[in-house]
Amino acid sequence: MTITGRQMKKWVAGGTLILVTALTARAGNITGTVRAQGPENQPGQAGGGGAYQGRRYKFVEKIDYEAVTDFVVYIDQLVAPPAGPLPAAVVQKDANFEPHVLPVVVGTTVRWPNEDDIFHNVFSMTETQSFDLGFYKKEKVPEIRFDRLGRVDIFCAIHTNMHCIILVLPNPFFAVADAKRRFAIKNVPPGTYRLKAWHERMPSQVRDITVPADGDVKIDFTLGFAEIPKS
Ligand SMILES: [Cu+2]
Repeated sequence: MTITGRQMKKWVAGGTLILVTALTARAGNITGTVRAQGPENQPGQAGGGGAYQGRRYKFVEKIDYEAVTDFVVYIDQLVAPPAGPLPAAVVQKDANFEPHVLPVVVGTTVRWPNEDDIFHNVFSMTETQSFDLGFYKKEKVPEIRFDRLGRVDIFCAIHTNMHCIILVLPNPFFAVADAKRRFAIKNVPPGTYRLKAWHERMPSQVRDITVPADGDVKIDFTLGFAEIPKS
């Protein structure tokens, strides 16, 4: 193969362009932790006491706020995405939805494969998006596109514990905290943003943060109940 001068020029120009883009596309990371704190002055907190010892309430489960998971931390405003929506899926396995919480950028299509040998169903009554995929096993993998921002609660009409949440977000700069409550949102364009920490059954928290052109900004959240107005 002979390489013409013209081709060579084109390649060099292309290479230069990539190099320049790599140098100018600066980005930082947002890292930190997010944890939950139970309500203050919870009635019956000290030792549980009284009625909890009785037969009727012995098996009532209390929330262990130290063990709470499925926190999502995200930039709560429009930010130009670096790429289009990525493919996403919620799997039905052992009569559960996996994952329980799935954040996606608006416009994402989510697949719903059933990996069990029993029938499942997928439906939602959420105002922004309601649907019913009927009953199915492995014969098909339905898809749903999420085009409206917000939280979509999804259930299976057959099984008690099958509930999951699709959190439809305005940009791809989000992260689910890991088992140690740590999160990392990577390659964020430098700037000042509204960063939100979210949990399905606790009040969200918003902070302003400034992402540097290079390096990390660190932030720790503790979600609690202090902000809930007392009626
Ligand atoms: Cu089911």
